[in-house]
Amino acid sequence: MCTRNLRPLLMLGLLIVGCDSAATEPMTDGEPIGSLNLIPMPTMIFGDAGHLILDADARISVAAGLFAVGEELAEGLRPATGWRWEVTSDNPSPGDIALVLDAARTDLGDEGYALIVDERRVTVLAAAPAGVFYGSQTLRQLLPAEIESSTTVEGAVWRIPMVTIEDVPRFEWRGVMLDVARHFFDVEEVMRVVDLAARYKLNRFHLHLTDDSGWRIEIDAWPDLTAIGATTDYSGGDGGFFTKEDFVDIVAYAEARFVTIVPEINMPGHTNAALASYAELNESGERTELTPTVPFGSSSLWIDGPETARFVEEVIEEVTALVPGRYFHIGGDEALATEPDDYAAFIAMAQKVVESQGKIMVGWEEIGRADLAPPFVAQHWLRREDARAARDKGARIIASPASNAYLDMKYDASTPIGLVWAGFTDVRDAYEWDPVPPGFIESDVMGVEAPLWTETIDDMGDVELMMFPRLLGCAELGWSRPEDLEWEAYRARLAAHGPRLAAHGVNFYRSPLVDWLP
Ligand code: TNX
Repeated sequence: MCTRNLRPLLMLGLLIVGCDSAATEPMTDGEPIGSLNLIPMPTMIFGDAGHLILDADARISVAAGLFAVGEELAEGLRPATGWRWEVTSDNPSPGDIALVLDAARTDLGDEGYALIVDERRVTVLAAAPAGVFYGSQTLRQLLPAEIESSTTVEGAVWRIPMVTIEDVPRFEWRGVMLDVARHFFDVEEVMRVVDLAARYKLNRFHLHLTDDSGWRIEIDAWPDLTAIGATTDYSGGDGGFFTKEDFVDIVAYAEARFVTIVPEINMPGHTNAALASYAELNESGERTELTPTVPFGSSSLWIDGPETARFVEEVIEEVTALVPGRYFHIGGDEALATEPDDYAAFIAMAQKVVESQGKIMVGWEEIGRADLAPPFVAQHWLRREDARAARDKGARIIASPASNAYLDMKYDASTPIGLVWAGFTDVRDAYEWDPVPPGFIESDVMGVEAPLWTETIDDMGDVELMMFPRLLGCAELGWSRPEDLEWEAYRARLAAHGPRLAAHGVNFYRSPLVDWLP
């Protein structure tokens, strides 16, 4: 049972909601509140009995600056309820949902919120719009699972338990990565992943845009990167790429869900698609052959080549110009064909370019071998020594340990796709790990991220099978307090998300470790 007795928390927020226009009273019931089954688990929940029952007149009353958040919530509630869900700047009437900003609630930070459901109304209150958005996601999970249906559910009772929740995330970086280089996924597919991730309060979407098998983002100054480098994929398919307009659409869609797009251009290794596109990037002076795969670790930009620095600058300038977020990912992993000194010099040069564009460089943990000064961010995936070296140079760490966080590992021997080099990763392994690795302290860690590499993944059915439900575990690790991370309790909550994911049409893996609700 996840309710706690936290009566004293009630709520300045209610005072500023404004007076009710005298309308009919909302309906309530006095039934005991069962387990709320929220993922991620909120910081504090207080509630005892009774539900507020919504009706077809319910509106979403929004404070200034919250219209878009209100409309997003309304769009999520309209299909299943079949109701109008007017978004209004009027004061809330009984039975409405009120979205409220209170800048004085600095205790909630930029992303925290309070959610109060009483016999009058639902109130979501935060200091900033992101918090209201996260409170709205919690609210969706408090409604019956059928709320996720894309068609009207006849005869449903849309009731919400009368609870008070206060909730603040543990980490600022709660990410998911999709490798669109090995297999390309189009704008709509990427948006679906963003949407699903945002429901679980993830706030970073890392796009692995380039690798040996393909270059997936248009660069005006170097058009052959896509004219040539985007024309195949890891399976020898046709490939594909995002135009700049596509990318801007993705960024806008993500921003509306408080998700920051983190673009990765992987250098100096994992670059065969670029080396096949431009002769001058190769030490040999000749283009390589564009092939679906190359031998592991075999590609490297020509570090001292006369055009290489210009290439790096122009690519980083064009890509960073597409993202409002503060981060640019340089890759930097497995550069086995690059001399160690060249590697270190290259990454240090890249950091200067990234900084000249006003961004902070992120890289896989190997960048800890270069001579870098903060601010920079190292993504830990395999070798703690590299991540520690980065930390010792002032990096903050994103935890993506392959044996727990990699969504491309098979769940078990029966998983039809996926890799096994980091071991099987069942739903429990994907949940039961410490975001603060041995030798690190909490403040070293910026957050967590679950990467989906796509060597064995080629359509959205595969993506969803590997992401869900494991991504929910990572989402909880990124958000919830360490003392609330407990497998048996999580397993029970996760069981209730099966019907939600199913109603939303997600092809999730029905792990035998979970007693899925029908
Ligand atoms: C390692 S993780 C890689 C990727 C592969 C992945 C497959 C990392 C930084 N590099 O290039 O796709 O393993 O699991």
